[in-house]
Amino acid sequence: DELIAIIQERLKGAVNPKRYIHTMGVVKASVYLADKYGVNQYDATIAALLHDFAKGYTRQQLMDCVAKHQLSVDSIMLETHELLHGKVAAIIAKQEFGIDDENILNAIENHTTGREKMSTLEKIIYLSDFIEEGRNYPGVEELRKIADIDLDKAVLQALDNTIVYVVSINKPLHPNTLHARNEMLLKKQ
Ligand code: DGI
Ligand code: FE
Ligand code: FE
Ligand code: FE
Repeated sequence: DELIAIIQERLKGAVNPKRYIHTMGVVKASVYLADKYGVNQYDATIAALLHDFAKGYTRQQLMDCVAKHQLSVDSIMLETHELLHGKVAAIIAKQEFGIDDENILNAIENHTTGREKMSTLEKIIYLSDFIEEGRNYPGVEELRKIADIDLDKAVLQALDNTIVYVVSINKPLHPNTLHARNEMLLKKQ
């Protein structure tokens, strides 16, 4: 598809080679999960390709984008610039590539923290970021196995891992991560 080729080409110029390889890993994982869980593979590809488009932006570039597009950001996002690249990538998806599917834009925007009431596509992008073939950390194999069987269970595990990690490095936890976890946990019972 033409749009996919255009985005892929632009992505090469926007991120470093490592991030590009990671992104292609997320595309592969998300297409696989989309097929498994009945989501449009094209939507998964577009969201995956664009999720980290703004990852190489400096804090200043991210803040300029926030100001220019009057994005709503809370104090934790302002303080933790890691939490801004999804929001900015969603704006780029819309403005530069004409993506207007809210589900795709939400998947891009919320890929770092997750949130309550995630769609299946949002869960797939969130999870693919953790389990793509280039990821290598203790527990990743187990998480890949769970992802194959139970999407919600895998997302909950990924949320748990993130919370433990963020607490361990003494950073503020974004409430969306917490709310997503609580919702998944309560639904399970
Ligand atoms: O962009 P990636 O590296 O592929 O992955 P990502 O967008 O999922 O995560 C980027 C970083 O954000 C990762 O090191 C974990 C961190 N993070 C996720 N949730 C929170 C968080 N950091 C803080 N401070 N608070 C959070 O709630
Ligand atoms: Fe990211
Ligand atoms: Fe992630
Ligand atoms: Fe990523």
